[in-house]
Amino acid sequence: FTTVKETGQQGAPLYLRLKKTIEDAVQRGIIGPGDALPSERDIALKADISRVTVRKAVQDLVKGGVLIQRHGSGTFVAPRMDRVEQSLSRLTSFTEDMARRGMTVRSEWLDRGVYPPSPDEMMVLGLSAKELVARVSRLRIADDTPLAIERASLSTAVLPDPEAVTTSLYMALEKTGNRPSRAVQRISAANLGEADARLLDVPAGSASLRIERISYLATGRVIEFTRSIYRGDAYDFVAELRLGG
Ligand code: 16G
Repeated sequence: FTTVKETGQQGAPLYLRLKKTIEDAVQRGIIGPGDALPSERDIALKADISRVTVRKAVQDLVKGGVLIQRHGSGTFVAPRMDRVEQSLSRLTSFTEDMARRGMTVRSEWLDRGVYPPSPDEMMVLGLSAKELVARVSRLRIADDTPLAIERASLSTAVLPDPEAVTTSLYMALEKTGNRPSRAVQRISAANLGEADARLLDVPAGSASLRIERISYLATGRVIEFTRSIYRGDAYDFVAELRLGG
């Protein structure tokens, strides 16, 4: 911090110079995720600037997600979590999405079997009470980080044997000519309960995105009804919008 005043950004406001110094230290790994930042007072003394200036730089970095503040215990470098940016305009599978990013995908099975359908499943998939539904529920993990819990339901006419899904559901559907070509997706916010939080390896009550996907074949036939829970700290869903009336 002693060099903040001497950095090559002459003319830039002091708080911006301090901000840059801290950002550089994080980027270069001089201070790493979880490390505590010295107190405002210490930084102000070392850098020979006012505490107000230090506070402004720190607040900016907290807003930007570089630092986190825990009441009573201080300021820390935020844990590194590269967020996944997911397009909302393409119908892709989890396996494809992660492979494109060079990430290694793995799933833990939560359920894979054939059941009498629930009222929701009957309505969405157009099943009668006499028919059966195939359920494929997984914890989806990329590069060893659990990202989502996915519970897919399909008619057994489409997926008679859920055990046939070994890695990718969409690949299994593609083999039988049933890969969906269109989907409607609904996203809503929810806080995680104990059990789901444990699976996703985050504290109970953390933010999550609940996603419901109903996908269709080109013929209009419903193929998939999937309810997923995505970690709120890991995903950005991005859509391109065009001027419309
Ligand atoms: C995506 C879909 C999910 C689909 C899965 C297939 C969302 C919210 N969900 O994760 O509905 O079942 O991909 O992935 O995008 P897979 O082919 O890798 O099993």
